[in-house]
Amino acid sequence: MKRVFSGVQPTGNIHIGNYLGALKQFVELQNENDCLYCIVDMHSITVQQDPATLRKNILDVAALYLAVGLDPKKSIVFVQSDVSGHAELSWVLTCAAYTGELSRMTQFKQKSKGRESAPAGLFNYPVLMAADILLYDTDIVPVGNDQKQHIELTRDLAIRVNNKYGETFVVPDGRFLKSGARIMALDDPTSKMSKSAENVHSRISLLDTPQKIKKSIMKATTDSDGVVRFDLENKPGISNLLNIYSAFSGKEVSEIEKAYEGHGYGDFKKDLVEIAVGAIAPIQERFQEIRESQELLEILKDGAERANAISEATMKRVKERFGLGY
Ligand code: ATP
Ligand code: LTN
Repeated sequence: MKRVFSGVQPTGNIHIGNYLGALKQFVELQNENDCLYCIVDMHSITVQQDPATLRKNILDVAALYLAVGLDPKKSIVFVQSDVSGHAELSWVLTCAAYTGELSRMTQFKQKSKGRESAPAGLFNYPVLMAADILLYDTDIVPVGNDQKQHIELTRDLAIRVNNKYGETFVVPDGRFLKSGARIMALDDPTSKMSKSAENVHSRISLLDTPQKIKKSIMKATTDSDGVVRFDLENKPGISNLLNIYSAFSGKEVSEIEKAYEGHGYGDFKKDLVEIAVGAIAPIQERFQEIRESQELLEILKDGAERANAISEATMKRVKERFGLGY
């Protein structure tokens, strides 16, 4: 059994890109691995959050994790700030990291662009992420391609500490998503669907109403040629919708193209609305049930206890290696 760890920020609006690109894989991995799935609330405060909204989002994401099929009997589902080891190990790793390598992180460069001074939390974001992963002797980290550089840094830090202080950490591998799993924004198929984009019609969130889903799909950017055909370069809008159609229906793209020969985008979009709404409805039903239940809090408490037990063993080892305490 391999140890798997991944995290999602509780910044709201979990969308079908997150679902098809990440959560669905999390569910598949839990059958053959020993998985931990974390709601990384401490990462989300690298950008200022409204406290009440953050609290709500943490429980929303936790309930969505369970609604899409994460099983607390198979996986440990927990909230990062419930386990103090993340912050502790993050400090130790901060002392092993160099400012040079952290300033080369593209996510930091993007998020701090144009500012004279950026929050130090944004700078240290990848170190906290390395701590999340190394704390649990993780073998595999399923994430999007955008996280590749952070995984490389995590590996570098693990190897550096192991060389300087003796075998301390397992060196993890990233499991990167296939490019087909990249869902693009509905209003601009050249940029990825994102939680933080201003236009709500750029994404389909898992908690959207059927009316909202319909509106977003019907408004989605296409082209003027009117043929339902996959061509990423010349027809990125329709290609993105074909990917979404295929992911939700389980049909091959070529099969879908054939079915819409001679039909316009209107028919295709109408059917896609039905398929997307149909796929999301059962998730929403389970979400409502779980979100309002006492059980959700119990699952998170139990997850935190199990995560803490692993974390404490790692921190004991780390403190010994570094000579911390007495
Ligand atoms: P933000 O807009 O705040 O950057 P995000 O939508 O990119 O957020 P994250 O919380 O950074 O979401 O990502 C959670 C997981 O979902 C990651 O593994 C990420 O790679 C994956 N993911 C995010 N957006 C997409 C997308 N459009 N298509 C496929 N996978 C995605
Ligand atoms: N940075 C990641 C979220 C994240 C994560 C992690 C993913 C924080 N800690 C540990 C995997 C493992 C993101 O933005 N997708």
